Amino acid sequence: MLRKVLIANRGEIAVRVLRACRELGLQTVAVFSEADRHAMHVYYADEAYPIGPPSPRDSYLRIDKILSVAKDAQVDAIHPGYGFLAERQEFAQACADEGFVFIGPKASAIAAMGDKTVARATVKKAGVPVVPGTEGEGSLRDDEIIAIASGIGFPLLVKATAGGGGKGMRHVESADGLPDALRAARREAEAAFGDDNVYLEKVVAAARHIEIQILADTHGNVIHLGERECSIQRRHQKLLEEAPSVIVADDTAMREKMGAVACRAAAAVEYVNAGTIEFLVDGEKNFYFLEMNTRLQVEHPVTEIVTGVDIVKEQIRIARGRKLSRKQVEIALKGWAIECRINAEDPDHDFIPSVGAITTSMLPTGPGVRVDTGVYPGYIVSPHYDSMISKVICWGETRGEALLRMRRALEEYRIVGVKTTIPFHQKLLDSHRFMAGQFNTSFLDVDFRVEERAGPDAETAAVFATLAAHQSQQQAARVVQRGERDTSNWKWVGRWERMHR
Ligand code: MV4
Repeated sequence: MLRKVLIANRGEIAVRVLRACRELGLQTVAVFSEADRHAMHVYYADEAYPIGPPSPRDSYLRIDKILSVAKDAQVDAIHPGYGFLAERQEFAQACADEGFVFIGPKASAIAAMGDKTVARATVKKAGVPVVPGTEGEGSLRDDEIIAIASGIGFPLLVKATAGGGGKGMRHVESADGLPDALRAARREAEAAFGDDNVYLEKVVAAARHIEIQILADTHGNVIHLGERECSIQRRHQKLLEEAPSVIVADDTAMREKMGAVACRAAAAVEYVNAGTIEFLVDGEKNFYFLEMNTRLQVEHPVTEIVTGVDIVKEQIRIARGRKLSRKQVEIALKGWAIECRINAEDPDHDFIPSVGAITTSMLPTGPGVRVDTGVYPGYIVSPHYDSMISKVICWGETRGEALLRMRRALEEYRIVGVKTTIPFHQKLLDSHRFMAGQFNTSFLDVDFRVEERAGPDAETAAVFATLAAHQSQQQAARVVQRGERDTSNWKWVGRWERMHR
Protein backbone atom coordinates (compact mmCIF):
# COMPACT_ATOMS: atom_id res chain seq x y z
CA MET A 1 0.00 0.00 0.00
CA LEU A 2 1.23 3.45 -0.88
CA ARG A 3 -0.83 6.16 0.79
CA LYS A 4 1.59 8.72 2.16
CA VAL A 5 4.69 10.22 0.55
CA LEU A 6 7.55 12.26 2.02
CA ILE A 7 9.22 14.70 -0.38
CA ALA A 8 12.90 15.00 0.55
CA ASN A 9 13.43 18.26 -1.30
CA ARG A 10 12.49 21.94 -1.52
CA GLY A 11 11.63 24.62 -4.08
CA GLU A 12 9.83 24.15 -7.36
CA ILE A 13 10.55 20.42 -7.63
CA ALA A 14 9.10 19.70 -4.18
CA VAL A 15 5.95 21.57 -5.27
CA ARG A 16 5.91 19.67 -8.58
CA VAL A 17 6.02 16.30 -6.79
CA LEU A 18 3.44 17.43 -4.21
CA ARG A 19 1.07 18.30 -7.04
CA ALA A 20 1.34 14.83 -8.54
CA CYS A 21 0.69 13.28 -5.12
CA ARG A 22 -2.36 15.51 -4.63
CA GLU A 23 -3.81 14.48 -7.96
CA LEU A 24 -3.30 10.83 -7.05
CA GLY A 25 -5.05 11.31 -3.68
CA LEU A 26 -1.88 10.61 -1.70
CA GLN A 27 -1.12 12.23 1.65
CA THR A 28 1.99 14.39 1.63
CA VAL A 29 4.80 15.23 4.03
CA ALA A 30 7.28 18.05 3.51
CA VAL A 31 10.58 18.62 5.30
CA PHE A 32 12.13 22.07 5.62
CA SER A 33 15.23 23.87 6.87
CA GLU A 34 15.17 26.93 9.11
CA ALA A 35 15.53 29.10 5.99
CA ASP A 36 12.47 27.47 4.41
CA ARG A 37 9.89 27.85 7.19
CA HIS A 38 7.83 29.98 4.80
CA ALA A 39 8.72 28.19 1.56
CA MET A 40 5.95 27.18 -0.83
CA HIS A 41 6.47 23.42 -0.43
CA VAL A 42 5.79 23.77 3.32
CA TYR A 43 2.38 25.35 2.73
CA TYR A 44 1.57 22.93 -0.06
CA ALA A 45 2.05 19.70 1.92
CA ASP A 46 -0.47 18.15 4.33
CA GLU A 47 2.22 18.02 7.04
CA ALA A 48 5.64 19.67 7.30
CA TYR A 49 8.54 18.92 9.64
CA PRO A 50 11.66 20.97 10.44
CA ILE A 51 14.96 19.21 9.81
CA GLY A 52 17.57 21.74 10.88
CA PRO A 53 19.73 24.72 9.94
CA PRO A 54 19.75 26.35 6.46
CA SER A 55 22.97 24.71 5.25
CA PRO A 56 22.04 21.64 3.16
CA ARG A 57 24.66 19.58 5.05
CA ASP A 58 22.65 20.15 8.23
CA SER A 59 19.18 19.55 6.78
CA TYR A 60 18.32 18.41 3.23
CA LEU A 61 21.41 16.17 3.07
CA ARG A 62 20.83 14.56 6.49
CA ILE A 63 19.64 11.02 5.74
CA ASP A 64 19.15 10.32 9.47
CA LYS A 65 16.85 13.30 10.04
CA ILE A 66 14.78 12.64 6.94
CA LEU A 67 14.28 8.97 7.82
CA SER A 68 13.36 9.95 11.37
CA VAL A 69 10.60 12.22 10.01
CA ALA A 70 9.51 9.42 7.66
CA LYS A 71 9.04 7.12 10.67
CA ASP A 72 7.30 9.72 12.85
CA ALA A 73 4.93 10.69 10.04
CA GLN A 74 4.41 7.04 9.08
CA VAL A 75 4.97 7.56 5.38
CA ASP A 76 5.11 4.67 2.90
CA ALA A 77 7.39 6.20 0.30
CA ILE A 78 10.03 8.88 -0.22
CA HIS A 79 10.52 11.00 -3.36
CA PRO A 80 14.00 12.57 -3.56
CA GLY A 81 13.36 15.15 -6.33
CA TYR A 82 16.63 16.23 -7.99
CA GLY A 83 19.91 17.37 -6.40
CA PHE A 84 20.47 16.85 -2.67
CA LEU A 85 20.10 13.09 -1.97
CA ALA A 86 18.54 12.08 -5.29
CA GLU A 87 21.61 10.30 -6.65
CA ARG A 88 23.12 9.06 -3.41
CA GLN A 89 23.08 5.29 -3.35
CA GLU A 90 23.33 5.31 0.48
CA PHE A 91 20.02 7.16 0.64
CA ALA A 92 18.19 4.81 -1.71
CA GLN A 93 19.60 1.87 0.28
CA ALA A 94 18.77 3.39 3.68
CA CYS A 95 15.17 4.02 2.57
CA ALA A 96 14.83 0.40 1.48
CA ASP A 97 16.49 -0.89 4.67
CA GLU A 98 14.02 1.08 6.81
CA GLY A 99 11.07 -0.26 4.84
CA PHE A 100 10.24 2.83 2.78
CA VAL A 101 9.67 2.74 -0.95
CA PHE A 102 12.30 4.92 -2.63
CA ILE A 103 10.61 6.56 -5.63
CA GLY A 104 13.58 6.06 -7.92
CA PRO A 105 16.00 3.35 -9.03
CA LYS A 106 17.66 0.74 -6.86
CA ALA A 107 20.88 1.71 -5.05
CA SER A 108 22.82 -0.69 -7.28
CA ALA A 109 21.74 1.16 -10.46
CA ILE A 110 22.62 4.54 -8.92
CA ALA A 111 26.06 3.16 -7.98
CA ALA A 112 26.71 1.63 -11.41
CA MET A 113 25.89 4.88 -13.21
CA GLY A 114 27.57 7.09 -10.57
CA ASP A 115 30.98 5.65 -11.35
CA LYS A 116 31.53 6.87 -14.92
CA THR A 117 34.04 4.13 -15.83
CA VAL A 118 31.68 1.41 -14.57
CA ALA A 119 28.86 3.08 -16.50
CA ARG A 120 30.95 3.22 -19.70
CA ALA A 121 32.04 -0.40 -19.43
CA THR A 122 28.54 -1.65 -18.57
CA VAL A 123 26.68 0.10 -21.38
CA LYS A 124 29.43 -0.65 -23.90
CA LYS A 125 29.05 -4.35 -23.18
CA ALA A 126 25.33 -3.93 -23.91
CA GLY A 127 26.12 -2.53 -27.37
CA VAL A 128 25.79 1.18 -26.56
CA PRO A 129 28.28 3.43 -28.43
CA VAL A 130 30.69 5.19 -26.06
CA VAL A 131 33.34 7.81 -26.93
CA PRO A 132 36.75 6.16 -27.52
CA GLY A 133 38.73 6.29 -24.29
CA THR A 134 40.25 4.31 -21.46
CA GLU A 135 38.61 0.91 -21.00
CA GLY A 136 37.58 -1.06 -17.93
CA GLU A 137 36.53 0.08 -14.52
CA GLY A 138 39.55 -0.17 -12.22
CA SER A 139 41.49 2.90 -11.09
CA LEU A 140 44.36 3.89 -13.38
CA ARG A 141 47.77 5.31 -12.43
CA ASP A 142 49.25 8.31 -14.29
CA ASP A 143 51.83 6.16 -16.12
CA GLU A 144 49.11 3.77 -17.30
CA ILE A 145 46.95 6.66 -18.51
CA ILE A 146 49.88 8.30 -20.32
CA ALA A 147 50.67 5.00 -22.05
CA ILE A 148 47.07 4.61 -23.25
CA ALA A 149 46.63 8.25 -24.37
CA SER A 150 48.50 8.10 -27.70
CA GLY A 151 46.41 5.11 -28.75
CA ILE A 152 43.21 7.10 -28.19
CA GLY A 153 44.50 10.23 -29.91
CA PHE A 154 44.37 13.95 -29.11
CA PRO A 155 42.69 16.22 -28.25
CA LEU A 156 41.24 14.36 -25.29
CA LEU A 157 39.54 15.01 -22.00
CA VAL A 158 40.63 13.94 -18.55
CA LYS A 159 37.45 13.26 -16.59
CA ALA A 160 36.72 12.41 -12.96
CA THR A 161 35.42 8.87 -12.43
CA ALA A 162 33.09 10.13 -9.70
CA GLY A 163 32.29 13.21 -11.77
CA GLY A 164 29.63 14.55 -14.05
CA GLY A 165 28.69 18.14 -14.66
CA GLY A 166 32.18 19.13 -15.82
CA LYS A 167 33.89 19.09 -12.40
CA GLY A 168 37.39 17.63 -12.49
CA MET A 169 37.42 17.78 -16.30
CA ARG A 170 40.51 18.94 -18.26
CA HIS A 171 41.03 19.45 -21.98
CA VAL A 172 44.40 18.22 -23.31
CA GLU A 173 45.74 19.16 -26.77
CA SER A 174 48.84 16.97 -26.86
CA ALA A 175 50.89 14.47 -24.85
CA ASP A 176 52.97 17.34 -23.38
CA GLY A 177 49.97 18.71 -21.53
CA LEU A 178 48.83 15.40 -20.06
CA PRO A 179 50.84 15.26 -16.79
CA ASP A 180 49.69 18.75 -15.72
CA ALA A 181 46.10 18.01 -16.71
CA LEU A 182 46.11 14.76 -14.74
CA ARG A 183 47.41 16.54 -11.66
CA ALA A 184 44.83 19.34 -11.94
CA ALA A 185 41.93 16.98 -12.65
CA ARG A 186 42.85 14.66 -9.76
CA ARG A 187 43.15 17.59 -7.34
CA GLU A 188 39.76 18.99 -8.40
CA ALA A 189 38.11 15.56 -8.29
CA GLU A 190 39.52 14.83 -4.83
CA ALA A 191 38.24 18.19 -3.54
CA ALA A 192 34.79 17.79 -5.12
CA PHE A 193 34.11 14.07 -4.64
CA GLY A 194 36.77 12.78 -2.22
CA ASP A 195 37.90 10.49 -5.07
CA ASP A 196 40.84 11.37 -7.34
CA ASN A 197 40.27 8.67 -9.95
CA VAL A 198 40.24 9.88 -13.55
CA TYR A 199 39.85 8.40 -17.04
CA LEU A 200 40.27 9.59 -20.62
CA GLU A 201 37.87 10.25 -23.46
CA LYS A 202 38.63 11.52 -26.94
CA VAL A 203 37.07 14.96 -27.51
CA VAL A 204 33.89 14.99 -29.55
CA ALA A 205 34.26 18.42 -31.15
CA ALA A 206 31.38 20.86 -31.62
CA ALA A 207 29.01 18.35 -30.06
CA ARG A 208 25.40 18.80 -29.19
CA HIS A 209 24.10 17.56 -25.85
CA ILE A 210 20.97 15.54 -26.47
CA GLU A 211 19.34 13.34 -23.85
CA ILE A 212 16.67 10.66 -23.92
CA GLN A 213 14.06 10.33 -21.18
CA ILE A 214 13.34 6.74 -20.28
CA LEU A 215 10.81 5.00 -18.01
CA ALA A 216 11.28 1.46 -16.70
CA ASP A 217 8.88 -0.58 -14.57
CA THR A 218 9.50 -3.54 -12.27
CA HIS A 219 8.07 -5.93 -14.90
CA GLY A 220 10.99 -5.47 -17.29
CA ASN A 221 9.31 -2.90 -19.56
CA VAL A 222 11.52 0.00 -20.69
CA ILE A 223 10.25 2.81 -22.94
CA HIS A 224 11.66 6.15 -24.06
CA LEU A 225 9.84 9.47 -24.36
CA GLY A 226 12.01 10.96 -27.07
CA GLU A 227 14.82 13.48 -26.78
CA ARG A 228 15.55 16.81 -25.21
CA GLU A 229 18.00 19.30 -26.69
CA CYS A 230 20.18 20.58 -23.84
CA SER A 231 23.11 22.25 -25.62
CA ILE A 232 22.26 25.73 -24.36
CA GLN A 233 24.43 25.74 -21.25
CA ARG A 234 26.66 28.29 -19.58
CA ARG A 235 29.60 26.84 -17.64
CA HIS A 236 27.82 23.48 -17.42
CA GLN A 237 24.59 25.06 -16.18
CA LYS A 238 21.65 24.49 -18.50
CA LEU A 239 19.65 27.63 -19.14
CA LEU A 240 17.19 26.53 -21.84
CA GLU A 241 15.99 23.14 -23.03
CA GLU A 242 13.69 22.02 -25.81
CA ALA A 243 11.86 18.93 -27.02
CA PRO A 244 12.32 17.75 -29.68
CA SER A 245 15.84 18.65 -30.86
CA VAL A 246 16.11 20.55 -34.16
CA ILE A 247 18.47 17.88 -35.51
CA VAL A 248 16.24 14.94 -34.56
CA ALA A 249 12.82 16.47 -35.21
CA ASP A 250 12.57 15.40 -38.85
CA ASP A 251 14.69 12.27 -38.46
CA THR A 252 12.43 9.57 -37.04
CA ALA A 253 15.05 6.91 -37.71
CA MET A 254 17.57 8.77 -35.54
CA ARG A 255 15.08 9.12 -32.69
CA GLU A 256 14.20 5.44 -32.84
CA LYS A 257 17.87 4.50 -32.85
CA MET A 258 18.83 6.79 -29.96
CA GLY A 259 15.72 5.72 -28.06
CA ALA A 260 16.44 2.03 -28.48
CA VAL A 261 20.08 2.54 -27.43
CA ALA A 262 18.94 4.52 -24.35
CA CYS A 263 16.57 1.71 -23.35
CA ARG A 264 19.42 -0.79 -23.76
CA ALA A 265 21.69 1.33 -21.51
CA ALA A 266 18.99 1.42 -18.82
CA ALA A 267 18.34 -2.30 -19.09
CA ALA A 268 22.09 -2.96 -18.69
CA VAL A 269 21.87 -1.84 -15.03
CA GLU A 270 18.36 -3.31 -14.50
CA TYR A 271 17.11 0.24 -14.21
CA VAL A 272 13.69 0.89 -12.69
CA ASN A 273 11.81 4.25 -12.58
CA ALA A 274 12.48 7.47 -14.56
CA GLY A 275 15.98 8.19 -15.85
CA THR A 276 17.85 10.06 -18.55
CA ILE A 277 20.59 8.92 -20.90
CA GLU A 278 22.85 11.79 -22.00
CA PHE A 279 24.47 11.66 -25.43
CA LEU A 280 27.03 13.75 -27.26
CA VAL A 281 26.09 14.13 -30.92
CA ASP A 282 28.72 15.18 -33.47
CA GLY A 283 28.30 17.06 -36.76
CA GLU A 284 27.65 13.81 -38.65
CA LYS A 285 24.88 12.85 -36.21
CA ASN A 286 27.00 10.11 -34.64
CA PHE A 287 25.94 9.80 -31.02
CA TYR A 288 27.86 8.57 -27.99
CA PHE A 289 26.76 7.70 -24.44
CA LEU A 290 27.97 10.37 -22.02
CA GLU A 291 26.35 9.49 -18.71
CA MET A 292 23.04 8.50 -17.15
CA ASN A 293 21.13 10.68 -14.70
CA THR A 294 19.37 8.36 -12.29
CA ARG A 295 16.75 10.89 -11.21
CA LEU A 296 13.90 13.15 -12.27
CA GLN A 297 15.44 16.13 -14.09
CA VAL A 298 14.82 19.87 -13.95
CA GLU A 299 13.84 19.88 -17.64
CA HIS A 300 11.38 16.96 -17.49
CA PRO A 301 8.39 19.26 -18.27
CA VAL A 302 9.35 19.76 -21.94
CA THR A 303 9.03 16.00 -22.42
CA GLU A 304 5.75 15.91 -20.48
CA ILE A 305 4.33 18.60 -22.73
CA VAL A 306 5.16 17.02 -26.07
CA THR A 307 4.26 13.45 -24.99
CA GLY A 308 1.35 14.11 -22.60
CA VAL A 309 2.95 11.74 -20.06
CA ASP A 310 3.06 12.97 -16.44
CA ILE A 311 6.52 11.71 -15.55
CA VAL A 312 6.12 12.16 -11.79
CA LYS A 313 2.83 10.26 -11.71
CA GLU A 314 4.51 7.57 -13.77
CA GLN A 315 7.35 7.42 -11.20
CA ILE A 316 4.81 6.81 -8.45
CA ARG A 317 2.96 4.24 -10.52
CA ILE A 318 6.25 2.37 -11.08
CA ALA A 319 7.10 2.58 -7.36
CA ARG A 320 3.72 0.95 -6.63
CA GLY A 321 4.79 -2.01 -8.74
CA ARG A 322 2.35 -1.34 -11.54
CA LYS A 323 3.10 -1.61 -15.24
CA LEU A 324 3.92 1.50 -17.29
CA SER A 325 0.73 3.23 -18.40
CA ARG A 326 1.84 3.22 -22.05
CA LYS A 327 3.67 1.05 -24.52
CA GLN A 328 6.36 2.46 -26.81
CA VAL A 329 3.99 2.49 -29.80
CA GLU A 330 1.59 4.65 -27.80
CA ILE A 331 4.17 7.42 -27.39
CA ALA A 332 3.80 10.16 -29.99
CA LEU A 333 5.34 13.63 -29.94
CA LYS A 334 3.05 16.57 -30.58
CA GLY A 335 4.47 20.02 -31.39
CA TRP A 336 7.39 21.70 -29.66
CA ALA A 337 8.18 22.67 -26.06
CA ILE A 338 10.85 25.07 -24.78
CA GLU A 339 11.82 25.70 -21.18
CA CYS A 340 13.65 28.74 -19.82
CA ARG A 341 15.16 28.46 -16.36
CA ILE A 342 14.63 31.70 -14.47
CA ASN A 343 17.44 32.14 -11.96
CA ALA A 344 17.81 34.80 -9.29
CA GLU A 345 21.13 35.92 -10.78
CA ASP A 346 22.46 39.08 -12.37
CA PRO A 347 23.20 38.30 -16.03
CA ASP A 348 24.99 41.67 -16.41
CA HIS A 349 27.47 40.76 -13.66
CA ASP A 350 28.67 37.29 -14.51
CA PHE A 351 25.43 35.68 -13.27
CA ILE A 352 26.23 36.28 -9.60
CA PRO A 353 23.39 35.09 -7.35
CA SER A 354 20.91 37.78 -6.36
CA VAL A 355 19.32 37.20 -2.95
CA GLY A 356 16.67 38.95 -0.86
CA ALA A 357 12.92 39.50 -0.73
CA ILE A 358 10.77 39.18 -3.84
CA THR A 359 8.41 42.13 -3.49
CA THR A 360 6.42 41.51 -6.67
CA SER A 361 5.98 38.24 -8.52
CA MET A 362 3.59 38.07 -11.46
CA LEU A 363 3.94 34.97 -13.59
CA PRO A 364 3.05 34.38 -17.23
CA THR A 365 -0.09 32.35 -17.97
CA GLY A 366 -2.41 31.79 -20.89
CA PRO A 367 -2.50 29.35 -23.80
CA GLY A 368 0.46 27.01 -24.07
CA VAL A 369 2.29 28.35 -21.02
CA ARG A 370 3.26 26.35 -17.90
CA VAL A 371 5.17 27.82 -14.98
CA ASP A 372 6.71 25.66 -12.23
CA THR A 373 7.88 27.78 -9.34
CA GLY A 374 8.51 27.74 -5.62
CA VAL A 375 8.34 31.48 -5.02
CA TYR A 376 5.59 34.03 -4.39
CA PRO A 377 5.40 37.75 -3.42
CA GLY A 378 7.10 38.19 -0.04
CA TYR A 379 9.30 35.11 -0.49
CA ILE A 380 12.95 35.59 0.49
CA VAL A 381 15.55 34.10 -1.88
CA SER A 382 18.19 32.48 0.34
CA PRO A 383 21.90 32.27 -0.50
CA HIS A 384 21.97 28.68 0.76
CA TYR A 385 20.23 27.09 -2.22
CA ASP A 386 20.20 26.84 -5.98
CA SER A 387 19.32 30.15 -7.61
CA MET A 388 16.61 28.74 -9.90
CA ILE A 389 13.33 30.30 -8.78
CA SER A 390 11.03 29.51 -11.68
CA LYS A 391 10.76 27.58 -14.93
CA VAL A 392 8.58 28.67 -17.81
CA ILE A 393 7.68 26.07 -20.41
CA CYS A 394 5.97 27.11 -23.64
CA TRP A 395 4.33 24.82 -26.14
CA GLY A 396 3.72 25.51 -29.83
CA GLU A 397 2.60 23.52 -32.82
CA THR A 398 5.97 24.42 -34.38
CA ARG A 399 9.31 25.55 -32.93
CA GLY A 400 8.54 29.00 -34.29
CA GLU A 401 5.26 29.21 -32.42
CA ALA A 402 6.88 27.97 -29.19
CA LEU A 403 9.63 30.62 -29.53
CA LEU A 404 7.16 33.44 -30.16
CA ARG A 405 5.07 32.26 -27.22
CA MET A 406 8.20 32.25 -25.04
CA ARG A 407 8.95 35.85 -26.04
CA ARG A 408 5.41 36.75 -25.00
CA ALA A 409 5.66 34.80 -21.73
CA LEU A 410 9.00 36.37 -20.74
CA GLU A 411 7.49 39.83 -21.31
CA GLU A 412 4.65 38.96 -18.91
CA TYR A 413 6.98 38.15 -16.00
CA ARG A 414 7.17 40.85 -13.33
CA ILE A 415 9.71 39.92 -10.67
CA VAL A 416 10.82 42.74 -8.42
CA GLY A 417 13.32 42.52 -5.55
CA VAL A 418 15.94 40.26 -7.10
CA LYS A 419 17.75 40.34 -10.44
CA THR A 420 16.79 37.50 -12.78
CA THR A 421 18.01 35.83 -15.96
CA ILE A 422 14.87 36.94 -17.86
CA PRO A 423 16.71 39.70 -19.83
CA PHE A 424 19.37 37.15 -20.77
CA HIS A 425 16.72 34.79 -22.16
CA GLN A 426 15.17 37.64 -24.14
CA LYS A 427 18.54 38.30 -25.78
CA LEU A 428 19.04 34.62 -26.42
CA LEU A 429 15.67 34.46 -28.20
CA ASP A 430 16.87 37.30 -30.44
CA SER A 431 19.96 35.38 -31.51
CA HIS A 432 19.94 34.34 -35.18
CA ARG A 433 21.94 31.25 -34.58
CA PHE A 434 19.74 30.16 -31.72
CA MET A 435 16.58 30.75 -33.74
CA ALA A 436 18.09 28.87 -36.64
CA GLY A 437 18.87 25.95 -34.35
CA GLN A 438 22.54 26.27 -35.28
CA PHE A 439 24.27 25.73 -31.97
CA ASN A 440 26.24 23.22 -29.94
CA THR A 441 27.48 23.01 -26.35
CA SER A 442 29.97 25.85 -26.83
CA PHE A 443 27.28 28.25 -28.10
CA LEU A 444 26.79 30.31 -24.93
CA ASP A 445 30.42 30.28 -23.83
CA VAL A 446 31.78 31.17 -27.30
CA ASP A 447 29.46 32.03 -30.24
CA PHE A 448 26.72 33.95 -28.43
CA ARG A 449 29.18 36.43 -26.86
CA VAL A 450 30.50 37.32 -30.30
CA GLU A 451 27.07 37.52 -31.87
CA GLU A 452 25.78 39.68 -29.03
CA ARG A 453 28.16 42.46 -30.01
CA ALA A 454 26.93 42.30 -33.61
CA GLY A 455 23.39 43.08 -32.48
CA PRO A 456 20.15 41.33 -33.34
CA ASP A 457 18.46 41.50 -36.71
CA ALA A 458 15.05 40.03 -36.16
CA GLU A 459 14.14 39.75 -39.83
CA THR A 460 17.12 37.63 -40.83
CA ALA A 461 16.63 35.60 -37.69
CA ALA A 462 13.02 34.89 -38.53
CA VAL A 463 14.03 33.53 -41.91
CA PHE A 464 16.76 31.40 -40.35
CA ALA A 465 14.39 30.07 -37.76
CA THR A 466 11.79 29.16 -40.30
CA LEU A 467 14.37 27.33 -42.34
CA ALA A 468 15.50 25.36 -39.34
CA ALA A 469 12.06 24.65 -37.92
CA HIS A 470 10.69 23.32 -41.16
CA GLN A 471 13.31 22.02 -43.52
CA SER A 472 10.47 20.73 -45.64
CA GLN A 473 9.06 24.22 -46.00
CA GLN A 474 12.20 25.94 -47.23
CA GLN A 475 10.31 27.13 -50.27
CA ALA A 476 7.90 29.10 -48.10
CA ALA A 477 10.74 30.75 -46.19
CA ARG A 478 12.35 32.01 -49.37
CA VAL A 479 9.40 34.22 -50.28
CA VAL A 480 10.57 36.67 -47.59
CA GLN A 481 12.84 39.03 -49.47
CA ARG A 482 15.68 40.87 -47.76
CA GLY A 483 14.29 44.07 -49.28
CA GLU A 484 11.02 43.99 -47.35
CA ARG A 485 12.62 44.06 -43.92
CA ASP A 486 10.83 45.90 -41.17
CA THR A 487 12.00 46.34 -37.60
CA SER A 488 8.56 46.18 -36.00
CA ASN A 489 8.23 43.09 -33.84
CA TRP A 490 4.56 42.74 -34.63
CA LYS A 491 5.07 42.78 -38.36
CA TRP A 492 7.82 40.26 -37.85
CA VAL A 493 5.50 38.00 -35.89
CA GLY A 494 2.83 38.35 -38.53
CA ARG A 495 5.26 37.50 -41.29
CA TRP A 496 6.48 34.46 -39.44
CA GLU A 497 2.92 33.27 -38.97
CA ARG A 498 2.18 33.72 -42.66
CA MET A 499 5.27 31.69 -43.50
CA HIS A 500 3.93 28.89 -41.34
CA ARG A 501 0.45 28.67 -42.82
C1 MV4 B 1 32.67 15.69 -23.38
C2 MV4 B 1 32.71 16.69 -24.38
C3 MV4 B 1 33.33 16.37 -25.57
N1 MV4 B 1 33.88 15.15 -25.75
N2 MV4 B 1 33.21 14.49 -23.62
C4 MV4 B 1 30.87 18.38 -19.90
C5 MV4 B 1 30.22 17.98 -18.62
C6 MV4 B 1 30.27 16.50 -18.57
N3 MV4 B 1 28.97 15.99 -18.20
C7 MV4 B 1 30.69 16.05 -19.91
N4 MV4 B 1 31.04 17.20 -20.66
C8 MV4 B 1 31.55 17.09 -21.91
N5 MV4 B 1 32.10 15.89 -22.21
C9 MV4 B 1 33.82 14.25 -24.78
N6 MV4 B 1 34.38 13.05 -24.96
C10 MV4 B 1 32.12 17.92 -24.10
C11 MV4 B 1 31.55 18.13 -22.86
C12 MV4 B 1 30.96 19.42 -22.65
C13 MV4 B 1 29.59 19.57 -22.50
C14 MV4 B 1 28.74 18.47 -22.48
C15 MV4 B 1 27.40 18.63 -22.32
C16 MV4 B 1 26.87 19.89 -22.20
C17 MV4 B 1 27.67 20.99 -22.20
C18 MV4 B 1 29.05 20.85 -22.35
C19 MV4 B 1 29.87 21.98 -22.37
C20 MV4 B 1 31.21 21.82 -22.52
C21 MV4 B 1 31.76 20.54 -22.64
